[in-house]
Amino acid sequence: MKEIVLGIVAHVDAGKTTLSESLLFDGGTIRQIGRVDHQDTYLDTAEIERDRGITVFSKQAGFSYGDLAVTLLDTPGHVDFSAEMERSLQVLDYAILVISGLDGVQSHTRTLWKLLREYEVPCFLFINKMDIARESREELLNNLRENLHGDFVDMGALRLADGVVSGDDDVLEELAMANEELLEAYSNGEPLAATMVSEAIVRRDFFPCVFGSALKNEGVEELLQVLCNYTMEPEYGEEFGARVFKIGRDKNGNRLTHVRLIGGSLKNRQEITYGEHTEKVTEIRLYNGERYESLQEAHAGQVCTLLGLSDTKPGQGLGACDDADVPLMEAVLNYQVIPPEDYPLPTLLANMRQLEEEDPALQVEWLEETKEIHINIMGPVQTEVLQQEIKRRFSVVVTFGPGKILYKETITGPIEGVGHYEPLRHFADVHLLIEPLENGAGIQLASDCSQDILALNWQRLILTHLGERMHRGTLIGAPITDVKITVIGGRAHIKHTEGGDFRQATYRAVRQGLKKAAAAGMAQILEPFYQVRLTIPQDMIGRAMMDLERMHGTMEPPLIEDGMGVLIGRVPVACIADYGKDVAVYTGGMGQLSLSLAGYYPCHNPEEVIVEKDYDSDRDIKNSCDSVFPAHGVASIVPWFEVESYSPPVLTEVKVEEERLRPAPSEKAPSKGYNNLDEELEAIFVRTFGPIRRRLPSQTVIRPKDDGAKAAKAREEYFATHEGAANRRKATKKGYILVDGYNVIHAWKELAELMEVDIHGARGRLLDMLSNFQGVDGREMIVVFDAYRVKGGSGSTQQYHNLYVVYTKEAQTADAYIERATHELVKDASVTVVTSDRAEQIIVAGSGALRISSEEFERRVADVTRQALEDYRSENNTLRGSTFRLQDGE
Ligand SMILES: Nc1nc2c(ncn2[C@@H]2O[C@H](COP(=O)(O)OP(=O)(O)OP(=O)(O)O)[C@@H](O)[C@H]2O)c(=O)[nH]1
Ligand SMILES: [Mg+2]
Repeated sequence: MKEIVLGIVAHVDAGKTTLSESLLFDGGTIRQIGRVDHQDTYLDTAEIERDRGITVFSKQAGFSYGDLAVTLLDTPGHVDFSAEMERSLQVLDYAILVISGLDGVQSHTRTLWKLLREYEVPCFLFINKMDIARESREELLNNLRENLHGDFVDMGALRLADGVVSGDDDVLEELAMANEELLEAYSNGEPLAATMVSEAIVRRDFFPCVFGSALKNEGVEELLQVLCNYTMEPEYGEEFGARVFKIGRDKNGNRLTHVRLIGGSLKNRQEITYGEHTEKVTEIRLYNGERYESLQEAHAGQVCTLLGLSDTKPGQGLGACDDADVPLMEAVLNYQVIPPEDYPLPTLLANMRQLEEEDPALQVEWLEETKEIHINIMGPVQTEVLQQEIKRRFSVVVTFGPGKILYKETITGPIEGVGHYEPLRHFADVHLLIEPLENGAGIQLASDCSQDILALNWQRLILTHLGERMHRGTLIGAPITDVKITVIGGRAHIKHTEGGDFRQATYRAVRQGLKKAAAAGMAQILEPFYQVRLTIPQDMIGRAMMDLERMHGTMEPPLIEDGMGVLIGRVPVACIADYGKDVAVYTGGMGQLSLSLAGYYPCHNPEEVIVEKDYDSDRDIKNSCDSVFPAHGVASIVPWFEVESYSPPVLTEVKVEEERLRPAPSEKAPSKGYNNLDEELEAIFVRTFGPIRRRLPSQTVIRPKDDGAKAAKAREEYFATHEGAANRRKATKKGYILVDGYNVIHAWKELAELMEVDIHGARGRLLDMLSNFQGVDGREMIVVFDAYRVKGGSGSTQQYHNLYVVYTKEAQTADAYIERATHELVKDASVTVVTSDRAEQIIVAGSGALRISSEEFERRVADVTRQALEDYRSENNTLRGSTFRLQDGE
């Protein structure tokens, strides 16, 4: 017996399930042919499938014919279930691509054709519904050749006898054109051997076609005969290997891992090691429709279902089998899943995670801030099916929020990205060239760097880090795509480089490059498009074209076929929402809209999207564009637009002029520290201290020359205008500012970023900034840091220049300390508490203290510091002293 795994793929309603039914009947697996419309097929068994008359889940059945044993996988054809279909492709020896003889090549057929090519699956074509087709075989074949570009051969015109192919001369000649071997034999008048033909099929040199009607069981025997004649059993290795292609659950909730063995064999109760698990297979099932038999042993080539594995994933390789590449079909919409009012969110999240195991494309996401659960999906029909499925499995009726488009980003010109990571005793430096690729190309990685500059192992590590995760663009924080990233330079340190350092430097280099590209106007938002095929009565072409244009579509010139107009084009998913219904209405049911995902292309309304997303790459500290360099013994953040003055670019030809990169002065981010100094001030600074290392911790403290009457007056004015009446009344009283140290650090972007890499550095930087501020402000300042998790910590109060710094003792939080201190101090002083912690704000307000959020405080610190500098300039004073001293009695 020759064993093969055969998948059936096609656009929706082409007749895949009906063809499966006929094949199973002819192969003796079933005694009666069921019908999709009668809800009694062997494979469309799920309730949802019977209700809707469409296939939603891929399913398996077995049959044999002659000496051929076939494992058949029926797949869904609806665009919204493309991910499920694609998972099957990775385990097929052959596919049957079903074409509806009535509708010809549809949009989705082209997508499938592309996928089959990518997965290198050899294909047979079954041109179905010939009982109701309007076109002849010849016309249909030409339609295939025009639309799918391949060698298609009508097998009905050929015969096989004694291992040799004979038949219609024209068709034989077509067959001979498939490859050189066949052509040579044919030209020499030699017979065309079946083995040569089989090999040509496996190599996808040509595609055998069979015509028929699945519903009437016509042409199905012929198809089976062709499969018998021209398929080959693959060769398998000795060692056990299996590819996981699907995860599911049976009616009793058992977790099912569907695999195909690609080598060796697997016994029941055998242990399998994968990822970090070693688990025993508790049962091996061979499914046939809804039924299954339990096997004691599975052998290479078989598609079977394993129980007992708890953490397998589609695409995973077990034993001697590599993991598959990431799937090509991606979700394009994001929806919030909303449970009924009193339904617990954690339960819903757990349920959704279970569904995600089965369909990783869902990418279930928990948004902590808004307490929302979001999922990615392919299209609106999928939400309806999910809703039903969630109800069936978890007995809860969920609803969905409005669908949001999933965007991507790319760049339009080459750019160099530089990332450096060097906190104390760490070191990594990375230079990347990021170049645009054509739409749909995805991300390509390469290395073009001499080993003299950077050792091969480090280069490989950078490539690993580039490939290990999704990188975000800087326009809206969407995943980047269609770029080639090449390692062009870098440095490691003999002693200090550790594995994780290159990860940091690599991520930062990508982001720095993208940020630069955005600043130079070379970043672009992409959105998903549907490939559209619209068939309408000829006299409605004008209207249809206007519709597509209004929807920002692009199309080819219209075609006329049998009095019907055909428009083929591409339209943003965002724009075409319910157009199918419109078409049905304005054509009186004559029109047909066929959609298929075409991929990502430039967005039709980027400005709107940017406003709506309101993404600020400077605040996205998990994806920092900045680098880390040392200064004065601590790690310091150097902003992206200055990284290159520390680690000069490798390529000069892709350099963007510097002015274009500097953030415009009017840009949204409020001034921070010394970053937004104007040029004159900067010049003064440079004369006094030498070049400024921006945002680096500076021991420099600016303080009015004379903190006498004038400063006191200025202070009074400042707080009179800034802190409202309550404070004005107390302005003459002694004043205290209590600062929740870590809360402020987390709220200030610069510090939060620093905190990620160097907690001491972040604290030191904060204290320096506050010290400057206090010098102008004059109120006593107490900065409180939690140390309550420090075991045995007894707490301490230290003085840092003009500040009091409190480290709380074990089991005492900063909140608790501030609360108590406020309570004490407020009796005879004005107290201002700086925190963004809501609960804390309410408590201190209750005790009569003022409160400022950490964000607001950041603005004040920046304002005051800048004001102080300007005062200096106006008085034409040189700055003196590089260390601040407490004014009196230090
Ligand atoms: N006239 C005619 N109708 C057919 C033929 N094959 C299938 N159909 C009908 O076409 C419709 C769709 O058939 P299915 O077998 O469910 O199509 P499918 O490709 O499995 O559809 P999905 O799984 O939803 O993608 C049903 O109403 C079938 O009865 C055929 O050869 N001739
Ligand atoms: Mg089906």
